[in-house]
Amino acid sequence: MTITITAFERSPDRGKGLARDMRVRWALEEAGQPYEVRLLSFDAMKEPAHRALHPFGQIPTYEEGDLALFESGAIVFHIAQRHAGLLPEDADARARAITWMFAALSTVEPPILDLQTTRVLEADKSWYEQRLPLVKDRIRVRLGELSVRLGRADWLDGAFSAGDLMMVTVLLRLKASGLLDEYPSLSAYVARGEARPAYQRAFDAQWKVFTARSP
Ligand code: GTB
Repeated sequence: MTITITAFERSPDRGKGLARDMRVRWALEEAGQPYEVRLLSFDAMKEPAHRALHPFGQIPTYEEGDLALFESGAIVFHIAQRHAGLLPEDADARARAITWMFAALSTVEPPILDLQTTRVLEADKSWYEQRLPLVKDRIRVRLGELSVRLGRADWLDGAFSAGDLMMVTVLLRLKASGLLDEYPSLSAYVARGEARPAYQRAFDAQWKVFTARSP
């Protein structure tokens, strides 16, 4: 059955691979599953046809036969459950890898999103300069804790898993801020993720979309 995902027709990240279709593309590449992409404008995302797939009018979505999913975490989890390569066979190791997926999305990503919201939506506020360092420090707390746990390991819990895929995509959004550079072991961890052939195929695919639509 054909897998179809949705992505931005014109990603605001200008092809940097930071939008959330990237994690789905990467998971599909790791799992060796071909997929098609339906590109959407911001307007099309809010149309009833897309809202039938995604109640919040966002990307990414995932369709396969009668199954339609939204939320990148749920989509990556679904791909990882259905196909080999993203979750360990051993039940306990699998549960730990899934735990890292949740940790990436619900513990590490929120302060990182907060930084982006602060920069994009609050830069004109009188309290912006006071708030910014507080937001950055909350990220540093998580990065410090994560780097302690990672230690000298390549991946968070044994072999590369969907937990690492999710964590790397979350951390990638910090690259431009310079915060990741303060934690060399995490920078190296992210670089290991980016070096994976499946990541590169996924990145190239979304980059092609951006370049095809840029003058
Ligand atoms: N929790 C959902 C998930 O994980 O799937 C969040 C989905 C989401 O936020 N999707 C965004 C979207 O559709 C795209 S990725 N936004 C349009 C809208 O809400 O109207 C968010 C994103 C956008 C831009 C950058 N960037 O430029 O770096 C990075 C991430």
